[in-house]
Formats: sequence, C-alpha cells, structure tokens
Amino acid sequence: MTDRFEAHDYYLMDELLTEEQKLFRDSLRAWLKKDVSPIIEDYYERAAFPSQIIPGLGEYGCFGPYIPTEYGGAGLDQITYGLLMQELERVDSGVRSTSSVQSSLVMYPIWKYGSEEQKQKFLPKLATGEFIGCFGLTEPDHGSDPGSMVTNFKDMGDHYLLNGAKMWISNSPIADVAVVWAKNEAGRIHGILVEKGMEGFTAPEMHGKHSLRASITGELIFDNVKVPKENLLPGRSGLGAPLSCLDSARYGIAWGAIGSAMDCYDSALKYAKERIQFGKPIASFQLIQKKLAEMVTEITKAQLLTFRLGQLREEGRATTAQISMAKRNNVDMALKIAREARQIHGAMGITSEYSIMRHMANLESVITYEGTHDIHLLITGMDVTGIQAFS
Ligand code: TGC
Ligand code: FAD
Repeated sequence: MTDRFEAHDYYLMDELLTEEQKLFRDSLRAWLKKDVSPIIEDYYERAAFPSQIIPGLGEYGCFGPYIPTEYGGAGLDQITYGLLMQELERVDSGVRSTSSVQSSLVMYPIWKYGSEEQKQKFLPKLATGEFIGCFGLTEPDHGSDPGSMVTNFKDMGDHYLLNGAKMWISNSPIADVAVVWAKNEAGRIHGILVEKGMEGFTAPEMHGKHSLRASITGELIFDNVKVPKENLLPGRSGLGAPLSCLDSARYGIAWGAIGSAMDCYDSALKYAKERIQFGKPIASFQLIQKKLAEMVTEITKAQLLTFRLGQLREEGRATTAQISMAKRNNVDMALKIAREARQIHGAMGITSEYSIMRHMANLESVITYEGTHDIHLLITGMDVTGIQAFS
C-alpha cells in the first residue's frame, strides 16, 4: 500500500512548534512512510508484529523520548514526545502501543523508581530496542480495579517468591523484562522486574484479537518465581506508582489518537474528491461536506486541547484528570472519525486497500486500555464534584 498521507494543519498549529520539534516529527514521518506503512497491513492481517522495525523506533527516539540522554533516552520535551506518538499511531495504533509501553510503562518506572543499578542495566538497552519490556498491571479478574490485584510476593530472606497471573499484556511474549505490579505480605503494591528465563515465569501469547493485530498481546504467569531482591523497584510503593506511569502513557495516547484521525480524514478527503457518482465528485454533495467539515473541526479541537496539555506537562502542572479528559475525548473523536471516513469510502472502506477499517478496529482497543472510556469519565466526574463514583 503506497502511503499518500498529507497532514492538514487547519489552525496553523505548526507555527506553535519549534524547528527541532518539526524536524523530529518530519523525519519520523518520512521513515514511517518508507519502511513501515508499506508493510503494516500485511502484518496486521497475519496478526504478527513487525519486529524488524524495532531498531528504527530506537533510532528515531521512540523508546524513551523524554528519558534523559545519560540513560540512552532521547531527552526530548513533552510536545515532541506527543508528536512522535501522533506519527506512530497515524500509521498503526499497535506501533504506537509498542513505543508507549516501552517508554512510559517500562522505562519511566525504572527511571523514576528504580535503583541506579537497575537504570544502568536496563534503560540503555531498552532505548535502542535491544531489550523489549512489558507492563503487568491487569489481571484476569481485575481490570479497571487494579487495586484489588491478587498477584503477590513473599519475602524468603535472600529472594522474593512471586505468584499470580497477569492478562492482556502488550508485548509480553517477546519481552526481556516485565515490570510487574504485585502485593507484598502486608498487601502493599510494589513494582518488581521479572526477567525472561526466570524459572516458573512464562508469557504465552493471546490469540483471536480482532483489534491491534500488529501488536503482540499475552499473559504473564508466575508459578513460584524466585526474584532476586535487587529487582524490586525501591523508589515508590502503592497503587499510585503504576497509576503515575499511566499518566504518561495516556498523555501519549491522546496525541496518538489524533494521528489515527488525521489519517482517516486525509484518506476520506482524497477519496471524496476523486470518487465520481451522479456525474460529480462525491465531495460536492452537502452530506459528504458535513462529514468532512465536522472531522476537521474535531481534529483541530483535539490538537489544541492536547497541545495545551503538553505545555502543562512540560511545566509539571498537568493533572491526572486533565490527562483523562484528553485521552477520553481524543480516542472517542478518532473512533467517530474512523466510522465516518469508512462511510465516505463506501464499500472500499472495508478493504485493506485503505487504513480506515484497521484504525477503527485498533481504536476499539485504545478506547478500552489505559483506562476505559467510562473510567476516564468518572475520573473527570470525581475531579469536578469531589465525589468518587467508582465503588
Ligand atoms: P484511588 O484510591 O483513586 O488511588 C489509589 C492511590 O493512587 C493515587 N493516584 C495516583 N498517583 C499518581 N498518579 C495518578 N494518576 C494517580 N491516581 C491515583 C491516589 O492518590 C491514591 O494514593 P494513596 O496514597 O491515597 O493510596 O484508586 P482506586 O482503586 O479508587 O482506582 C481509581 C481508578 C479506577 C481511577 C484507577 O484505578 C484506574 O485508573 N483504573 C483503570 C486501570 C487502568 O488504566 N489500567 C491500565 C493497565 S495498563 C494498560 O492498559 C496498557 S495498554 C498499553 C498499550 O498497549 O498501549
Ligand atoms: P472491566 O474492568 O471488566 O470493565 C468492563 C466494563 O465495565 C467497561 O465498560 C468498564 O468501563 C465498566 N466498568 C468497570 N468498572 C466500572 C465502574 N466502577 N463504573 C462504571 N463502569 C465500570 N493491561 C496491562 O496491565 N498492561 C498492558 O500492556 C495492557 N495491554 C493491553 C492491550 C490490549 C490490546 C487490551 C485490549 C488491553 C490491554 N491491557 C493491558 C488491559 C486494559 O488495561 C484493560 O482491558 C482495561 O483496564 C479494562 O479492564 P477490563 O478489560 O478487565 O474491563
């Protein structure tokens, strides 16, 4: 599939970006067009992960964009991080997912809560893609309510003994290291680094997904796994530790969803101008124009919301609730745009000649993971009323 994507910048948002930010975005976009777009549909159809793109993701700063360079990260600002996520998801949500998990859910907790030895051992290799990581929070019986997790570890004197299971874990079957959240004997949640090859640790792949097919998802099973004590993240405990990682990943998703929407809009606009029915391009009909006008309006609103959120994050002022609002709004917006774009493409919209249906199916995962659409609504509700309505 030739990638004909052109970015539309209705409110001249590029004028708000620095030359360096544009350079990072444009060079990543060019590489994705050349090396990733042409293969992604095939991998998606075969439900396989294109592992040959891993070194490229490392080179373009997509593993740990905002992690300091002393640990191998790209040392970039939050807006550039967002722009990278937008470009990746413009191609496929699964590609953005790989970068999100590696950066915000694996490198971030190690950088933020890890010991110096853990940082030196894992971060440089994660930054290049030599190591792949995964993040185990969700369990078969505990998704939206991770605080009720049952995965646990016992202090055996010279090591910890880990038992339990995690489910729906992006990249677990190919991961070299898993950041696993588990309870100690006092019921306190801690992060533990579980490494590939530890006895009693397996990570079987989950099959049968109709969404995010170019990303591998699996389980994490711990059957009396002996974990060295130095693998405990010493810097923070409690549910707030994994939730703080989610803040960073959800922010990236807010940008990423804009990428999917931009791709669907661009494809729909081109198709509407080229497709002739009743002797005219379908773009000349009012109902098609309504769809296109609403799409570009919603994308522009999401871009402005997310750009401001990026500024607040850069200043360390963005709240969890503000991030929830952007994740919820932008993913919902992208899903609606994918559906409208699909309609504009008529029957062609359901084929693999266009990226629309793949984006639409992918976004059904994105609207559920990292906190469901309704959980984010409840986070906003709690923020504005001061009353929590989760339980
Ligand atoms: P709650 O009582 O509200 O909070 C527990 C403790 O955590 C603190 N806290 C935070 N700390 C830092 N950052 C945040 N964002 C925080 N949010 C809360 C809070 O202050 C409290 O601290 P303390 O000291 O008082 O104990 O917790 P709750 O049990 O009521 O749950 C709240 C809820 C439902 C919002 C939360 O648990 C939640 O967000 N649920 C959704 C679960 C989720 O998002 N899972 C994602 C799994 S990872 C994933 O999906 C990866 S997909 C990857 C990909 O492929 O891209
Ligand atoms: P549930 O929590 O069972 O929710 C089911 C429904 O009930 C939802 O509509 C939800 O909104 C609603 N609901 C739940 N509680 C309430 C409430 N209090 N009030 C109102 N409605 C409520 N997890 C990881 O830890 N690591 C990963 O890498 C990871 N990758 C994933 C990749 C994919 C492709 C997918 C699909 C999921 C992934 N997840 C991962 C898991 C994801 O985070 C969970 O699916 C998500 O948190 C929701 O949990 P659940 O599926 O158990 O749904």
